[in-house]
Amino acid sequence: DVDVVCLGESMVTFLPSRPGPLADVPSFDRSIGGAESNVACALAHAGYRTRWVSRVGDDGFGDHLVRTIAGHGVDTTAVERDPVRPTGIYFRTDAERPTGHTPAGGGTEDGPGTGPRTEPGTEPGTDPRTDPRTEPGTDPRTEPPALSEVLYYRAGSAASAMSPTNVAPAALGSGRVLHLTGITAALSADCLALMRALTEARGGSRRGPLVSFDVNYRVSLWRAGHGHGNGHGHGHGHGHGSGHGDRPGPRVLLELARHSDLVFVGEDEAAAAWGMHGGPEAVRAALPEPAVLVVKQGSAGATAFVGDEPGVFAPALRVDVVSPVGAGDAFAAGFLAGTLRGLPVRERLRHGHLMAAAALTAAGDLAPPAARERADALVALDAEAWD
Ligand code: KDG
Repeated sequence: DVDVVCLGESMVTFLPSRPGPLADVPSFDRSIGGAESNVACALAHAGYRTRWVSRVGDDGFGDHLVRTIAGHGVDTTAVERDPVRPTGIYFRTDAERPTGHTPAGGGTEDGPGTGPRTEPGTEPGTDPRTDPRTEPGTDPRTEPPALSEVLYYRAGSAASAMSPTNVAPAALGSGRVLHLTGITAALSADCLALMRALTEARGGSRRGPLVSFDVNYRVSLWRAGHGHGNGHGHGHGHGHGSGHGDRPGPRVLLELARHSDLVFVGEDEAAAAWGMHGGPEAVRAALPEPAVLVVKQGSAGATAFVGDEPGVFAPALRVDVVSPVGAGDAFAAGFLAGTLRGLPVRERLRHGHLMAAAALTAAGDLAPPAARERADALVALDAEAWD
């Protein structure tokens, strides 16, 4: 009954009311965040019927999340309220330049609220939530290391208790696409079990929704282990990138990707989480199972592989980046929109880049995308306009 169902945790987000490190910021503005609900909202803005499936606490933050996401036109009727566990929240600062550093593009140190800085286009896959100091998500070719702080308060949250038994299968199975991300797998053993059930159920019959999976490797969540490692062994404690003890590591993201129909992964994420170096072709060679694999290459663009065909590359748009947060979600939404319409793969990529450009040039996670006809006209521009 809907086009796309998105499953995942959303959180109330607190952004500094003025620039500075978390240690010094005295007050915060409330916003919302959540990779999967971002995708649902972007698609709803573009005219698609979407549903967000999740759990929130029986508290004011839960009310705010559900109201705000519903206000974007997303069906929230399947969102459950947990009578005991709270709604997850997090605090973050926007990426700032280390003092004294002059970024490419000539800006000086910028913080949130000081206006856009000009730099080469930023990644569809970039997200400061991956902790840019040490982690994937920042393109070393164009970006000096940005400093962004992220503090999650989501261990034991209502959404971290999602499990194969408390998420209604009817709500999940009724769309043409089920969109998932690797964030959910990091939240708890129950969430990982749910992710496995949803991706593994897909095989065989080919009935049911197309399973879309954005790897969204959040290093700090995997490092913290969150609800993992408290007696729920998953047998993934060995090998590259594995977790500690009986905790699963990002290698499980590869297993989930292998069982999905459409996979989004940053080239940097594939390297950091799975040790896959050597560019999009190397990632495809190591991950041949998904019918469609999209490898995001930062500000350069993205390459999509369909079946056995050679990869199709489409360059990203060069924009003045205000905030990279949410750009990866917008990219996925654009690509999914093109997929729902059966567009050729290059056009799907371009719709992804267009939506990402809208998100990159807005301060929050979400930005209204171009209306469909306008987007189509932009996507139809010749190759030169896109290169
Ligand atoms: O992609 C943007 C999201 O990362 C953000 O809104 C919060 O879902 C989030 C997370 O877990 O980092």
